Amino acid sequence: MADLAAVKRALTAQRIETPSWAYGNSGTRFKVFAQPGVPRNPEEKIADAAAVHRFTGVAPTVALHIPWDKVDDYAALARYAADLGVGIGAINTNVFQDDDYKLGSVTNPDPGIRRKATDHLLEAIDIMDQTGSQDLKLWFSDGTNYPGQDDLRTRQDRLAAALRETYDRLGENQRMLLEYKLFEPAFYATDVPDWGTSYAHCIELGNRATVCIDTGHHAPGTNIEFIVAFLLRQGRLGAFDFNSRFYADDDLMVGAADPFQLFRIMYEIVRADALDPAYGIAFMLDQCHNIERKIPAIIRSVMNVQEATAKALLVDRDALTAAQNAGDVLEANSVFMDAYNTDVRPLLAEVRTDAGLDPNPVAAYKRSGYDEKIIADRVGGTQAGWGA
Ligand code: LRH
Ligand code: MN
Ligand code: MN
Repeated sequence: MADLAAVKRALTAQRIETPSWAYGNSGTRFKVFAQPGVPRNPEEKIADAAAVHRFTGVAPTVALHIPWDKVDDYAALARYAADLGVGIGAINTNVFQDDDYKLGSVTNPDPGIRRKATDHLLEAIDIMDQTGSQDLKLWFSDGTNYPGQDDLRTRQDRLAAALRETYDRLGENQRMLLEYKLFEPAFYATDVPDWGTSYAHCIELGNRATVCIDTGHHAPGTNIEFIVAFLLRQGRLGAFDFNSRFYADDDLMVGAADPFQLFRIMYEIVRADALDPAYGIAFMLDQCHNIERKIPAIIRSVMNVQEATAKALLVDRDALTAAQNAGDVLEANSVFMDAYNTDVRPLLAEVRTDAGLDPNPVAAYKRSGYDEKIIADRVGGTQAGWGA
């Protein structure tokens, strides 16, 4: 039996980071459905993140995306966040939304464009110095659409050179998170398409380079928990971008499409004792809420991660190990499924009540009047950057 007091302690200590861009308008390539009350600037995105933290108690940091969250004074922005009870988390770079990057950013055949892209990565570290952020998150849209379009291997050399320069600029307490993505916007070959490519570059760079797993960035049917287990064993799992998908990079609420997969991922985290924030994994959301109200959707997403985590913590590890070692396939699977099939909502309600929170964060948010207030106060909200 899992120790219930220890399970509750682990759930209380859990931390989930929300993304600034999830609070802004977003859409698909076909249409952005603007919502009333969305933030007009980075400060208002941070205010919404602070609201999510007030109701959940486990989301005390917000990731920024530059230049979507460009401000003149980042130290002041960090102070503003602290006054609202949250901190600035990972700094995400953007080398994918400029005409110059049509043929790639750091892997572009043009050295001038490579310079411009690398300078943006370095500038992001300057911002981290001002906000106190520890994580530099890199995702490259770089790739090619046609066989022969560019030399696959030379592009790896260019990527390695830019990563090296960036890594060497990191401070002692700063890390690099290198995210991979199977395809899109490049359709023939992506320069960082999978965890193996990301991992190999991280190994080349040094200990403070780690892999970021975006759960929506794999081929259908990929066993993501295997990747989690492997990278944890190697000490190279730095972060998650959580979301869920049915087909591609859908960016839907984590745990919505496949809560069982999220449970399997969180079990590997628990299995490696890697849940505690001190271990250093950044559990971030990377989502867009195109048709639903954003703040309650983000609260719901945080709760989905908590539910998967609670179930993972409830796995009877002794019974599981015994069944595994005995080669008892059915018993091992049933121990695992027993935990997954447990209704953990009462347990999480208790954890929240113990922490002085409302046991039902979505209902508490709806009652709070925050939604009505932002709709009245904010006119002409901005878009996150997607689906423009
Ligand atoms: C790319 C991605 C990456 C970006 C974010 C907005 O698909 O997952 O993390 O920075 O979306
Ligand atoms: Mn992502
Ligand atoms: Mn993505």
